[in-house]
Amino acid sequence: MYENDIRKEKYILLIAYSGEESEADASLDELSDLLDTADGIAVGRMKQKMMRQDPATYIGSGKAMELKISLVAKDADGVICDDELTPAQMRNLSDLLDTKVIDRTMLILDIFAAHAHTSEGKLQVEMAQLKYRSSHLIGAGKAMSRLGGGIGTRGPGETKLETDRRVIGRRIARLSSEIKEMQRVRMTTRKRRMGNRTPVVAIVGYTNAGKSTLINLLTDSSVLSEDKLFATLDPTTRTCVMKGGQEVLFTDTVGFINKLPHQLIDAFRSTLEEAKYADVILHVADASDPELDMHLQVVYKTLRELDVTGKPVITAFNKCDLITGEERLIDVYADNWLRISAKTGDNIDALLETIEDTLQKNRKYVECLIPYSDGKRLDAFHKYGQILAEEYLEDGISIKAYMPESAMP
Ligand SMILES: Nc1nc2c(ncn2[C@@H]2O[C@H](COP(=O)(O)OP(=O)(O)OP(=O)(O)O)[C@@H](O)[C@H]2O)c(=O)[nH]1
Ligand SMILES: [Mg+2]
Repeated sequence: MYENDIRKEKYILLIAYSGEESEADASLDELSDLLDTADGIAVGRMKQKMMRQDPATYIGSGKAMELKISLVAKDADGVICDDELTPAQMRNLSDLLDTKVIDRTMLILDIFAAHAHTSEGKLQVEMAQLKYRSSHLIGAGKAMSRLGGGIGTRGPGETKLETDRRVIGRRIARLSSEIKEMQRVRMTTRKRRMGNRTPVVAIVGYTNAGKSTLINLLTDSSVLSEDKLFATLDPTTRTCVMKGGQEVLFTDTVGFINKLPHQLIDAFRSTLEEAKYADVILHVADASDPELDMHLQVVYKTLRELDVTGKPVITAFNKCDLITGEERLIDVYADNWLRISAKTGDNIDALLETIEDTLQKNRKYVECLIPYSDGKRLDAFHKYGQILAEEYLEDGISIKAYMPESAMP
């Protein structure tokens, strides 16, 4: 992804935590994966247990001095903190250590910038990055200039992010009007699709759970799937014909992550609206991940933040080829759940049946008499419904059918 960088940047990972040490370790493991995705390397870790983060230096000044020695010993380029820092924490820590200080938000934004491919995705990410920058330039300006180049400073298409506050302000204004226009166009496409009334299943889940692998399997397509975090940023929609002959649209969406920067939630709120308008939410979870429970919590929390509520949810516990089969896999928030493997195809038929059943449940049984003059209404039944009986009588056509509620003529 970053072919121009010959030498990988080296970082020490840092966390101030108050809960269990194992949770802190898991969070650092994830931070290390994020860094790997951004093409950097973790050369060390430092954990500090404290009731609350130090408002001045995040980990406390004593620990920071210890860290300074480590930085030299490991020949590191900087540190990455597991939480989003305040401008003051960023400035103080960077002054104390005299090095580049990055936080989790900047790292995630950097990855998003490298992975955004569509023009809207690129604009959204640049906007999120600039908003973060402008909120940190006052108070942490010197720390921001110490960043130099590389991780934390790369915008979409490897452009270097702007550092001048006034220029940033103007650019944000331009980006918002461009984004608004794109959203208007997308709204029209969605309306057309909704008018079309093909049921939509939105695939959501934690990053790297296997969402893209699953959509590829179900719809015989080739969405990029990689053992990297945030391989998918831009939503992709593909058609799948179900056993009963019904066409269903599947949409692959951006993955969620713990401590997802709020700037990104805002940025992707509109892209994730695909989920908001879906008929069914297909939640893919990596059943082999030791942090499965945390991932489930994060997914539901994020869905709530995105106002995706009140939809039927099916949870697919994926990667079952990697587990023994004796685990208790339950998702109390879902209407249905089952084990699958998107890699081996295990239980995929059962998953499709569950999806069909769930869509079916959202249908209504209708009996009616349509006058011969109302050809439009009859067409709607043929197009969207499942006709059980159709009888041509003297004063019209008698129909018995299942119809999706949204398509009721
Ligand atoms: N063993 C195993 N690996 C799987 C399975 N499903 C997906 N994977 C692997 O998991 C990794 C992530 O898969 P993706 O489909 O890219 O995951 P994603 O949820 O789309 O991830 P992002 O787009 O990055 O959020 C890839 O290396 C896949 O090959 C599975 O059922 N079993
Ligand atoms: Mg993906």
